[in-house]
Amino acid sequence: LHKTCRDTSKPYTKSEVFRFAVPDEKVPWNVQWDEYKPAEYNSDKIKGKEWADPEAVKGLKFNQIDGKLNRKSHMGDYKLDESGAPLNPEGRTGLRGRGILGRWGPNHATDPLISRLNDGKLQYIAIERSDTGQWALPGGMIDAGEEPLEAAKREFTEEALDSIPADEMKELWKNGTVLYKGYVDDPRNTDNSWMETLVYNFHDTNGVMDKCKLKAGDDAVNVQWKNVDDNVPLYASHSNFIKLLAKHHKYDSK
Ligand code: RP5
Ligand code: MG
Ligand code: MG
Repeated sequence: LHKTCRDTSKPYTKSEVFRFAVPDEKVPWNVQWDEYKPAEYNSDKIKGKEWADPEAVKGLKFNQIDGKLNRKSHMGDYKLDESGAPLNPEGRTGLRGRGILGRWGPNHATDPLISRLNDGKLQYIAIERSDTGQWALPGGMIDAGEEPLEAAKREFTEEALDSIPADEMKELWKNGTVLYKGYVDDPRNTDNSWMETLVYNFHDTNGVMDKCKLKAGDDAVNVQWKNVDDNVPLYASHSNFIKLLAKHHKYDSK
């Protein structure tokens, strides 16, 4: 059950709009709930942006590749409501519209998860997000027509290397493993727009990252190696990806 995108303790991201409270049992769309009357919110910040959809859903090809854009979900086919807007595959969020997300339906991101063993401790690289102040994976949106793996390298370079590509990482980039693909319980999700990601693990066994200078850039304000054992609270559902990382490396985290 998604949780982060049902938070009613504070307004929706960069707005003064509050979500309609959705109790756990009312999350699934197939549970009838006539009293459900969430606000509709479409941020002015996305209006007219080239990376954003038009305001109307008419003509958008959902559940398909739409020109250069991937409107398919990792979660399988999603439904549309009476107005033709996509319905969040994880259920109600307490907010209608697109919120601050650019796309109706799935908004595809990618998350590079760089890891290593340091003194027997499993570690990964995290950034601090400027929007929420939370630690997170240095991920970002996949541009229209961009290969997800290329997007993962680009986002890491922008957010954790301040846009200075590291030659040392060339070999590491060749050995990415898909750890997860699917829905992200992101605070920006709405009933009609949501985040999905592809998490790639790049495990550094040769100490190449020792030669790379980490420096926060773009929308990151800090970058650090974190110990899996420290259970650092992470943005959205990123902690789940750390659990998958530990499992993948057969690491017994405390
Ligand atoms: C999360 O938002 C994804 O897992 C990814 O880390 C991030 C992408 O959005 P931006 O960092 O571009 O805001 O849902
Ligand atoms: Mg970014
Ligand atoms: Mg980002």
